[in-house]
Parts: sequence; structure tokens; C-alpha cells
Amino acid sequence: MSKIGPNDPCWCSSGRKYKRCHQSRDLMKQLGGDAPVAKNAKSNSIKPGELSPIRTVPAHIVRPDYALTGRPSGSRVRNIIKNSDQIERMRRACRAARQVLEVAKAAIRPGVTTDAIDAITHQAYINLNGYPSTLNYHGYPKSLCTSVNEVICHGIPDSRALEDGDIVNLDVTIFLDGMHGDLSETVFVGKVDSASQKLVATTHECLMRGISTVKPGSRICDIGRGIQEVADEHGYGVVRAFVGHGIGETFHMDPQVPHYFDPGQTFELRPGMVFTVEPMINQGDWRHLMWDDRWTAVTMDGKRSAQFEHTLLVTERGVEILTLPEGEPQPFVF
Ligand code: EYL
Ligand code: CO
Ligand code: CO
Repeated sequence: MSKIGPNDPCWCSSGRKYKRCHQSRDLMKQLGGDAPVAKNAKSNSIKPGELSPIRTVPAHIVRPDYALTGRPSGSRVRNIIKNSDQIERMRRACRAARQVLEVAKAAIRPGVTTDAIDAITHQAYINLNGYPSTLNYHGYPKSLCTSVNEVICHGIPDSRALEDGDIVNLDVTIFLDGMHGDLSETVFVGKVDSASQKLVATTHECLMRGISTVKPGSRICDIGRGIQEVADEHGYGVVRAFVGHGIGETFHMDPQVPHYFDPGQTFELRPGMVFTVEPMINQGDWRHLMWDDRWTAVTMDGKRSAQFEHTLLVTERGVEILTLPEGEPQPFVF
């Protein structure tokens, strides 16, 4: 077989240039699967696996602007206050995102590869008439993120089989009715050690404490203050490099939502704003390393990290969580 050049079409038939698709993974394989490994990483640390070919989306599914090019068009959204039509479409997108996440969760067990989770999830988006928002977003190659153990976020589904005792964050975003809906949960694979159980439970508590501050007149920094208070009680690190984000017609827009306390973030919340809160909480140090794939963020010390994410609407009376499970009551109504 002749060697593929960086500008040749990728072998996976994605139609993208090799250098923009599988080249970095293939190189890593040749070099022995080397990923930057944390100082204290255990021998069972997560390593990059093989990627399956890019999955296709049927022609009748309405796509976001970046689906072909990988680049969001950059047409800035002028108004971050959503009207009642936009809010109704956000509710539908977020309800669908929740349904997709539940499908992904139901497939989790030891021995299943994260790529198999991607395949199942990809079909679930399509069945709901939605587009998987991560697919080709800045060139991201898959339909959800699967972040295992010390992977903080943006783990790419690959050939690695989930193992008994793993924790895995499943991060789902759907584009439906012209809106993106974004949520994630960290789940257990088989029987998980008590330290990991505590990390995951506390990370969920961090998310809910942050959300509890959201109401008209409160400030963006109140969210991070709440999250940081809970994490500090347990000696956990709050990741600073990745933040929550405004969401709607575009996947990521203003405002940015830090998960740590930054008193300079005085932006005031108003009814009609929609954004995510998605704290990443580390057992140890808050700092991260990036794998050579330029997507996967791991903890610097090799200890585990957990994350939960909801999409929220600021209402006159407080906050409406748009990505709650069907039938679960809103926890913060005033
Ligand atoms: C793709 C793009 C660098 C996601 C989120 C997938 C990853 C690394 C560039 C934020 C940013 C999900 O909001 C997010 N998750 O909740 N990029 C994301 N990608 C990607
Ligand atoms: Co997400
Ligand atoms: Co998000």
C-alpha cells in the first residue's frame, strides 16, 4: 500500500484531508500509542485507541453551519436574550438531548467500547431528527464525548473497551429545531471504588450548588463561587481551562461561565438568557495536559476527574433546568 500524504483524502472515507482526520492518531500508534502521561499516572492510565471511520448523517437532517467545513460561520448572535419562540425551541432541543443521553447511559457496561457507545448515540440523534452537534465541530470526529477516569473532557470515542471500575462522562449535544441542547453526566462502569463514588456525587453537588445561585440580578461569578465552595470542602481541584457557555442557534456563545470563583465576572443575569454550567472536578490538581490529538484533556497528576452539565434558562422567578430527566420537578423555583 502506498503511503498517504497529509493532503490526500483520509483512508476512512470521511472526505477530509488525512492531516485533518486520522493522521495524528495513526502517528501515535506508530510511535507506540504515546500520549503525554502524567507524572503519577498508574500503568492502567487511559491511552488513545483506534478511531472508526467518520459516521454519516442522512440528507434530510438539518445541519448547523459548520457541518461541512468544520468552522462555525462566526455570524455573531446579536441578542443573548431569547424570545418565546427561541425558548420553546430550546426546550425541545434540550428534551431531545436528554433522551439521547439516556440511550447512551443504557448501553454502558464493562466490555463495551466507547466507539460502540458513539454508534448507538449517533443513531439516537438521527431517530429524533437531530444532528450530533459535536460532529465536525472544529473538526471533532465523533457524535459525543466519552471521558474516562483521568480524562477531564473531550475524550474521543475509540476502540477502548470500558472496564469494571471505570467512571465515564457522556457529553451529548443535539442540534434540533435550529437550536443546540447540551448536557452530560458521569456514570459508573460496573463496581466503582468509594473514592470515585464520592468524587462523582460531589461533582453533581457542585453543579446543583452552582445552578442554585442562578436568578435575575445574580452574577456569573456567583455560580463559580457556589461550585468552588463545595469542591474546596473536599480538597478537590476545579478545572479552569474549560468553562460553561451561552448556547442557542450557535453551540458556543457569550456568556462564558467559569466554574471557579473569579470576582471579576460581574456580568448580571437577566430573564431569557440560556447557558450551560458544566463543572469538571478533579480528585487532585486542577491543571490539565492535552494529548497529541489536540482534543483530549487529562489531569496533570493522573488522578480521576468527573463532570456534570445542564443547559439552563434564566426565568423571572429563578432558573429552569432545560435538560432534566422527563418528569423530574424543577429543584429551584421561587
Ligand atoms: C469539540 C472542539 C476543542 C464541546 C464543548 C465537544 C473539543 C475540543 C474544540 C465545548 C467545546 C464538546 O460545551 C462543550 N461541551 O459541553 N468543544 C466541544 N467539543 C471540541
Ligand atoms: Co456538553
Ligand atoms: Co457545553
